[in-house]
Amino acid sequence: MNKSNPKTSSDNYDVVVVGAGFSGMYLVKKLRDLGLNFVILEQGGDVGGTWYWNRYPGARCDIPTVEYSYSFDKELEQSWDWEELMAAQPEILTYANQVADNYDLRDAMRFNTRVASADFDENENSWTVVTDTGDEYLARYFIMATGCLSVPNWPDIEGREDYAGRTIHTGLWPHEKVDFTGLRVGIIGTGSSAVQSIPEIAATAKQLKVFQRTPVYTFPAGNHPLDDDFRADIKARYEDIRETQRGSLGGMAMFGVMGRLQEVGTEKIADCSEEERERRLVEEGLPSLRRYADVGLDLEANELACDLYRRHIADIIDDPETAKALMPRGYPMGCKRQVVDIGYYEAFNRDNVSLIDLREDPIERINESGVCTASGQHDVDVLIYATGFDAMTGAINNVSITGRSGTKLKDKWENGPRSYLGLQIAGFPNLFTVTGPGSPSVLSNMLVSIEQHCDWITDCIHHLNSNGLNTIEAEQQAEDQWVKHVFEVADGTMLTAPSCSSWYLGVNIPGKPRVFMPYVGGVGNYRAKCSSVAANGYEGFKLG
Ligand code: FAD
Ligand code: N01
Repeated sequence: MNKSNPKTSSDNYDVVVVGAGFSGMYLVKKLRDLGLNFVILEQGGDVGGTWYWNRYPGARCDIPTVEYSYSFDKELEQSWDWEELMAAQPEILTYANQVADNYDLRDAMRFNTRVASADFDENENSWTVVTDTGDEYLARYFIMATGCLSVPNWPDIEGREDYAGRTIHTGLWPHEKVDFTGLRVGIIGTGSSAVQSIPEIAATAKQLKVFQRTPVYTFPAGNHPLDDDFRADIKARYEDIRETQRGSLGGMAMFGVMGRLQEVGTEKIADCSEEERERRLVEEGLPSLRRYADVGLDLEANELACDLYRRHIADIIDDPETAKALMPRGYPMGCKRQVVDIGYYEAFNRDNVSLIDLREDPIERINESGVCTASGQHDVDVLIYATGFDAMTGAINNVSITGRSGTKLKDKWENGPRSYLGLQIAGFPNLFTVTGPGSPSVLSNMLVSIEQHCDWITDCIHHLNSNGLNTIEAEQQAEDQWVKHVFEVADGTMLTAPSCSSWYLGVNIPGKPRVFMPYVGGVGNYRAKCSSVAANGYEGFKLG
């Protein structure tokens, strides 16, 4: 195997990559196969990215992990036995470590190294990448594999710094086990991270106070341990499963294991009688609401489903006031990233769990002993921020990136991210983004999208090297057309409904422009577009 050894600072590389999550890890394999000289810079202490940072109790995959795994390693596909349908974080991190060990990936990586800036030199056609300790890395190509959900969002709540107890963000969870036994715990937020961690924390904490601003639509995960027969069946069909993923809408083969949760049928909720809707809800539970063809497309149909959803909550929550506070209203089901849970609502029936509805009782400030809301003081020993991420653009904008003519990427993206195919940005030659805004990324099984981007980028670099070329840059017109297309496809879906406030739209971060960032046109269509662009001599790119 042709290994690349990271050299000392100021060395010249063919490629500098930022990030050692699943994207950066796969890039090591691909760049090595091309025999290139490269280095991966990672601010964390090891591989795994998302799964290295998000160690909160209950953290797990929300899709079948047999599908959320690399397809490039056929041996590992056959030898790895996933324990559960939706593996928990420790198992996914173990998997990442196994891949890193198998391929000696760490040889190419520098950990505890945060990239602060990157400047394109138009004379040399190269990038100078500088870390926060001032080390410089020069490279022809610069790849941001920095993740879509890697910059934790700390809300700007008055007095946050005054709190004297233990503060933890779900996206920066400590490596050692946090024992909540006998403690009073507060958690701010009710998105995916909170929904996963609340039942687990509630099981051991003396008291858990949930500070909720927006109630969530969440569906039973349907997780279960896997048996040998299931695994054998998947292993026998892996080739087909991967092929189906690549041509699908969301990068999932949807081979029935999550059946009712995943599949959208042909029947419309608007055409069903009230009795029929109720009967299905009783028989099939909440997932029945997602199966109607019109719920994702029509706001009135969506509201019918939301209404049934709320009635279902009233049935499972013992305390009517808590049930009312947990009922989502005012925004459509499906406008945010789908949340799945294991015993979320049931946790609110425990005596040690209480809900603070911030719409009725807003946070006034955080102080030394806890959270002060309009109705009074909530003293806690640990305060958890499950407040999400500066998604999709956060990690890219955190690096001061300067392209042609001194243009700062942050300035170019002032009104929202613009890129061609989510892969390249006009004015920033030889810079690639893995799962960048404008690509399916967070709307897909991300391992499928990660592999597709890493394959495309490394094929592109190989093409340039083989043809004596040393620059590639998105054309402005191609970028403009792609951005327009990204908006057009999302328009009219629940994802961009005026009442929707999601991190897909950037609105969870104060001051961030409301712009829909991922590409909703489907993994299969998107892959076909990228492949045809490459096959047509990198249509829409200037090669030099
Ligand atoms: P990341 O894993 O985010 O890795 C990026 C790395 O870049 C990080 O380690 C970060 O430290 C590093 N980095 C960033 N900026 C810098 C810098 N300036 N200098 C140095 N290093 C830097 N997706 C799914 O498809 N299915 C799921 O079930 C799923 N579950 C998820 C659960 C959680 C809790 C979260 C947060 C995300 C989940 N995702 C899921 C999305 C997940 O982020 C992707 O699936 C995938 O792991 C992303 O891999 P990545 O390598 O592209 O990015
Ligand atoms: O973050 P979120 P997350 N005061 O942004 C609240 C992936 N993921 O970490 O909605 C009070 O969804 C905020 O309230 P509101 C997945 O893609 C996957 O949970 O803005 N509350 C919201 O309730 C997911 O979508 C899994 O009103 C404040 C919460 O914090 C993405 O990561 C698991 C607040 C943030 O929810 C992000 O999920 C975990 C404030 N000032 C994550 N600021 C899987 O299951 C924010 N909030 C695979």
